[in-house]
Amino acid sequence: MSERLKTAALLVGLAAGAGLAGWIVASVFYRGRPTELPPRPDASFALTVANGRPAPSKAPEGMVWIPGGEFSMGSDDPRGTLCGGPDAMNDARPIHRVDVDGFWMDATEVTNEQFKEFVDATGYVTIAEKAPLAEDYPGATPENLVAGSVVFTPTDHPVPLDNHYQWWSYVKGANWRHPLGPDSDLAGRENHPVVHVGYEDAVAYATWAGKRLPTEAEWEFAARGGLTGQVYSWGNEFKPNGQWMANIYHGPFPITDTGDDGFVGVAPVAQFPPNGYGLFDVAGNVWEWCSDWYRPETYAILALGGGVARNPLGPDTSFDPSEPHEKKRVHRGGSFLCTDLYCTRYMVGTRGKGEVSTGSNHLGFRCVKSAAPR
Ligand SMILES: [Ca+2]
Repeated sequence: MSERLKTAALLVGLAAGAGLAGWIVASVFYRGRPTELPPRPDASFALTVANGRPAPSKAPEGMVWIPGGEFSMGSDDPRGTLCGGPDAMNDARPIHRVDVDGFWMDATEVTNEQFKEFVDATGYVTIAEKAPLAEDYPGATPENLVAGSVVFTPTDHPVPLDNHYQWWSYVKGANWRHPLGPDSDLAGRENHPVVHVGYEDAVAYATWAGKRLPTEAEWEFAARGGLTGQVYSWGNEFKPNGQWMANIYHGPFPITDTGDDGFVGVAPVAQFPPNGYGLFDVAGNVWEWCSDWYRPETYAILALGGGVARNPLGPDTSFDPSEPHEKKRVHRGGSFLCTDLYCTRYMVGTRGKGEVSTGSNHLGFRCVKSAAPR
């Protein structure tokens, strides 16, 4: 990052931080009393101004109208806040102003049943169903070049939370038809979100369906549901009126998910209340692919440009300093594995990322469709 960019990012960060100090102190005081979070100051988020334009036509099946408009995108530093978790998540700052056009969005994550329709119609084979090519993995022995995917595997004892390889396993034969490995299948999981899909798999489905993947800005505008700068897609209270609002992880991570919200592991879609635009599960359940390449400084660059970013598409290239040789796209929304002990990315303004060919059993997607011009 250039010195000029560093200075700009620092100034924006300082301005946002000063106004939040009192709220953070109050939030710490309230820790452990999730329904009594104090009102949040609006120091860094300006009002969401949704377009007044009504839906241009009847909604395509399973989709809802997202009016688009201008909003503040990003997240405060969640450390020290209620259920804030351990991470600063600098890649979700500075909060910056964005404007997106209206569009249609799937009300739910794409389900196994929907994905099966696509595969039945096209014969499509996902990345996880194909054996890795020897030329892509020099040095790998033939017995390791076997089709499979990554599956969450609980540990049997507490482990330091600094190495995710402790709870992820490459399982031969795991793919969308066999989400937990070859001994599992889709019986009873028809209405679960499809998982073990790489980026090109998601794009292939979207193209077949006459849709596309959302940009990160579209995704966040939609997930905020018309609200301004709230912590969650439903508001600032984690559990309003005692009600669970998302499928996340409870209990000691990564040993035992106690399923307090009613679900251990992935849940069928639409089991929790929708957000203000009628979208289900934009927090928790499974992560969702967005079309943007991932870079941690994307927001800093947009903020440096000043003004309002119109329909941003993300950077032209990918870069993740923690894995600089991987090509990653943005993930959003968090999953059933998110917990305030480890990952709080079910918070609506936070970001995730993933290597484009890597699926897992907590990663899926939903599609959008541009409004027809009138
Ligand atoms: Ca759960």
